[in-house]
Amino acid sequence: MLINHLRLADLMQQHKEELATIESIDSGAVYTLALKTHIGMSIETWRYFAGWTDKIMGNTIPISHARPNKNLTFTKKEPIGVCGLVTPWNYPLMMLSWKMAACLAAGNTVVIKPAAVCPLTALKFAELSAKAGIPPGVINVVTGSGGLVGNAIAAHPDVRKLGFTGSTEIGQVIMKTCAESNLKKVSLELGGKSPLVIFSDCDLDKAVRLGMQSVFFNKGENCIAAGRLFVEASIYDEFVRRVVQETKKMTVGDPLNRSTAHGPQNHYAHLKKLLEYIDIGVKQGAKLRYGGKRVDRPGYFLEPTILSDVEDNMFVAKEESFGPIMCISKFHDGDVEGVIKRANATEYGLASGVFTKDLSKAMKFAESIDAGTVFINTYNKTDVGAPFGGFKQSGFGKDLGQDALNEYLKTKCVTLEY
Ligand code: TAP
Repeated sequence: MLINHLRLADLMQQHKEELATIESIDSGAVYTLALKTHIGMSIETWRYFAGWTDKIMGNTIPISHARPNKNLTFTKKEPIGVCGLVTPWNYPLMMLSWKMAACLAAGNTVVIKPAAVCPLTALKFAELSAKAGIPPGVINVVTGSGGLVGNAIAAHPDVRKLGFTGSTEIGQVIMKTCAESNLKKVSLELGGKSPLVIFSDCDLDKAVRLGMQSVFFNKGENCIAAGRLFVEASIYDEFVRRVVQETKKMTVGDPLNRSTAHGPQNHYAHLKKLLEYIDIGVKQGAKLRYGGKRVDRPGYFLEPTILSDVEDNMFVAKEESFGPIMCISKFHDGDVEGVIKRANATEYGLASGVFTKDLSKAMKFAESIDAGTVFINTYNKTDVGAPFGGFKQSGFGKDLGQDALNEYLKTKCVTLEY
C-alpha cells in the first residue's frame, strides 16, 4: 500500500489545479483555498499515511501467571475488513482523504458515499485511484442520498466499521443503524459550536485577523469554526469596531476569481437556513453590526455577518450556524473562571481557542475546556500529524495522526506457552 498511497498522492499533485477547479465549482470554496487546503491537505494526508503503511505493529506484553514465566503474550493489529465511510459537503475531498488514507493504510477496503450535493471530486479521485494501481474493489465510491445509499452502508451486515463526518442529528441515526444491524464499530466527527476567548492582554491585531478567520474561513462551512467569540469587556468595543472595519474589506464574488476572499454558500437550502438563523438572532436581541443579507447577484451569496451583544440564552449562542456568522459576547474583566464556565456550557466539544499573552491563563483554559482541540494564539491550525476529533455531542474517534489508524484496526491478543 505504501507505493499506492504515494502514487495516488503524486497523481493528485499532477491534477491539483483540475481538482481545485472541480471542488470550487461544486462546493463554492474560493479556488485559492480549494487549491491550498481542500486539495493541498488531501495530498499531504495521503503522503502522511503512506508513512504508516509499513509501521503498524503490536506489542509484546509481560504477563505474570506463572514463575518461571513460560508464556509469550503479544498483540497483533489487524485490518477490520470492509469499512463504510459517509462524508459531508464542506470539504468533500479532504474529508474523504482524512478517513480513507488511514483506512487503507490499515489494510482495509472501503465503500464511500460522498455528500449528494458535492460528489464530483470523489469521482475524479476514484479515476485517479485506478490509475495509481489500486486494485479493483479496494476503493468503491457510491453516489446518492444519505437516506438511501448512506443508510444501506450503515445497515450492511458485511460492513464492520462505519466512519462518519456530518451533523450530530444524522450521527445519532447512523449509530442506531450500526448498532441494530451488526454492532459495527463507529467513529463520528459531528457538529460544533466552538468557543474562542479573547483576553485583553492579547495581541489585538492578531486576534482580529485570526478571529475573522476562525469564523469566515471556507465561508463558515468549517466544523471547527468559532461559533462564539467571548471578548473581555475592556477591549470589547474596540474589537467589534475593528472586525467590522476589516470584514467590510472582504471581496465577495466568483470563487474562481483569484482575488475573491468569500464565495457562495454550498447550496440554497443552507443559505436559507443561515438567513433564518440571523433573523432569529436579531429578533432575540443580538445587534447586527455588519452584513446579514443575501448579496444582490446570482448564486447563494451571503454577506459575511457580525452579530454582537449575544447573550447566553439566545438561539445563536447555542446552535451551530455552519456559515459566515460571527457571534460576539462580552465577559467581565478578569473573570477567567466565569468565561471558561460559559465556554463549556454547550453540548458540543469539537474545538476551542484562546488569545492571551499570559501562558498560565492559556494553560488553565487548555486544561479546563471540554473540547478535542485547543488553539492558543492561533486558530484553524490542523495538521495531518495531529489527531482531530470531538468530545460530547461532537462525536468520538479521531481523524489524522497516529490515533486515526486505531479507528480502522482490530487488536488481537495471542498468548502461547512454551
Ligand atoms: P449531514 O446532513 O449529517 O450529512 C452528512 C452525510 O450523511 C451526507 O453524505 C448525507 O447524505 C449522509 N446522510 C444523511 N442521512 C443519512 C442516513 N440516514 N444514513 C446515512 N447517511 C446519511 O451533514 P452535512 O449537512 O453534510 O454537513 C454539515 C454538518 O457536518 C455540520 O453539522 C458540521 O459541523 C458537520 N461537520 C463536521 C465535521 C467534523 S470533522 N467534525 C466536518 C465537516 C462537517 P446527503 O448527501 O444525502 O445529505
